Amino acid sequence: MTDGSKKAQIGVVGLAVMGSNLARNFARNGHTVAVYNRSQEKTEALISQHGGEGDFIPAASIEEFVASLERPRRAIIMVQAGTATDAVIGQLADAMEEGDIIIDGGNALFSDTIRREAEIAERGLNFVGAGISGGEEGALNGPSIMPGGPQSTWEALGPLLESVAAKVDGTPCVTHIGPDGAGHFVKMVHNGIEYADMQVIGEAYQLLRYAAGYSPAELAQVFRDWNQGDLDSYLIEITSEVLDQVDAETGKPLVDIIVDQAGQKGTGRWTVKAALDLGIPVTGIGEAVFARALSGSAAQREATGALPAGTLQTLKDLGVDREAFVEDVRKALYASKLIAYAQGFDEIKAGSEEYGWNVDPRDLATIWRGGCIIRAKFLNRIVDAYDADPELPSLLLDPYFTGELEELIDAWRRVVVIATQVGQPVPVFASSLSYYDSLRSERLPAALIQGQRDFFGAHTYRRVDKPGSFHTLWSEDRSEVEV
Ligand code: NBP
Repeated sequence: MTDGSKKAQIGVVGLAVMGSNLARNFARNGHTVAVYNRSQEKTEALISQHGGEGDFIPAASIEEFVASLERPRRAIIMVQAGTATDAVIGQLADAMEEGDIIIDGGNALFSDTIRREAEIAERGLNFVGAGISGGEEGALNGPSIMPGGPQSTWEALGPLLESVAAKVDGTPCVTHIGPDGAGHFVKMVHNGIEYADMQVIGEAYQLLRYAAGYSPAELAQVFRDWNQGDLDSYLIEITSEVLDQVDAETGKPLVDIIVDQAGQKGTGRWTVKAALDLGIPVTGIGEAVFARALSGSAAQREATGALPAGTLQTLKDLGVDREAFVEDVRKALYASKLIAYAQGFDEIKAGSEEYGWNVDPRDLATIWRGGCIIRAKFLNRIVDAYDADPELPSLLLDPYFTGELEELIDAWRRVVVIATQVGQPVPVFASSLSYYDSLRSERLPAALIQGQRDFFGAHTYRRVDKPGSFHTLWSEDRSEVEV
């Protein structure tokens, strides 16, 4: 607490779990933090429980909050995304003065951020849409932060954000991503990659549990072993923790007690929608979003559970060694994860080109190494890949990753084949392999599709042997005309 004359370097509006933890993080790092929440109980709770952790200036109104900030004022909004964010932006903008900075740290849709920045800029204020990853633990102890907005705001914000961000090898997990919606766009794709990453872990679990017959406790150890190698990551680490957990009430593995319907808040869906608009296949992320949707279709699953399975095999029928299968599944997971990241970076590149953001993919790999949910050793390899070739057309073409794919591909194919033979769903493993084979194919059935399009809609086609557009007179003598 302060004596009233002191001004705050930063302010946080919205003191639910994310906002209060972020405010504490700033305070613990030596900054004076102004705090305000619509309902005052949250402000009071923060001060009574954590006021001793640093200098806080609690405010009872937006006006009081704004008045307590040093200039240029910097206020981070951590309220529910959508209309709540618009309401708070409006209140702040009314109370602020030229040159002040409003930062939206919530999970806003990037197109909303583009709109808000334009509106706020008209009022002489700065608006920064900043993606913040790492959940409540990250907000408190060091998140990965992805700020967009005008480059000029980085000077006023950079040191503050660097002080609270996660650090990897001394490098803070924050950098200016690009103008207007760039920060929220990359945070959105980060979340999409997170969906795919979680789903491929889920598919590995499904196969090893229900086809290979390992128990959750045994699988906790398998994932712990995997966490020592290429797959070393936060998500693999917490998977072991979840699989080890025993339900106190029933004595059964907790994973067997949890209802198998995955929730979603929308950022995965946004990633896929944006990718569709940009024309970028993000099949891994898409299948992961659909898999969550399917899991939640309880009534349909109830009705379809008895659909014919055909002749199912067991690993024993197939002569598959269980231990060898574990290693094959690890490789299928790794390969599918690689595809999901490659696709996510493709989407970021396309978004950056479409909106003129000039996002550096190397920066992203760097700041995702710590603090965020997809943090993984693997991201160091992505940094190296973009270091070696900043214009890399696909991550898969980096010599290290191409070499890895060569090591993984046979096992990946075996796993997809076995999964279909034993009747276990592996939507991301399988679709990622098809995507990969599509990239490799010399000829795709798109030629036939062009023929069909020309047949029913005179949409024309191009020929492999000469330039121009052509149409076959399908309903006449089937001769070809150049159009
Ligand atoms: P919530 O998303 O649950 O939002 C609750 C906060 O919004 C409260 O402070 C509430 O004030 C405030 N609020 C609402 Br609701 N409507 C308001 C309005 N019209 N005017 C002013 N304040 C209003 O909080 P959260 O889970 O801490 O998340 C904050 C942001 O961070 C969200 O955008 C979220 O998407 C994002 N995020 C969350 C996570 C996570 O792990 N939870 C991770 C990354 C990003 P009240 O107390 O008066 O109701």
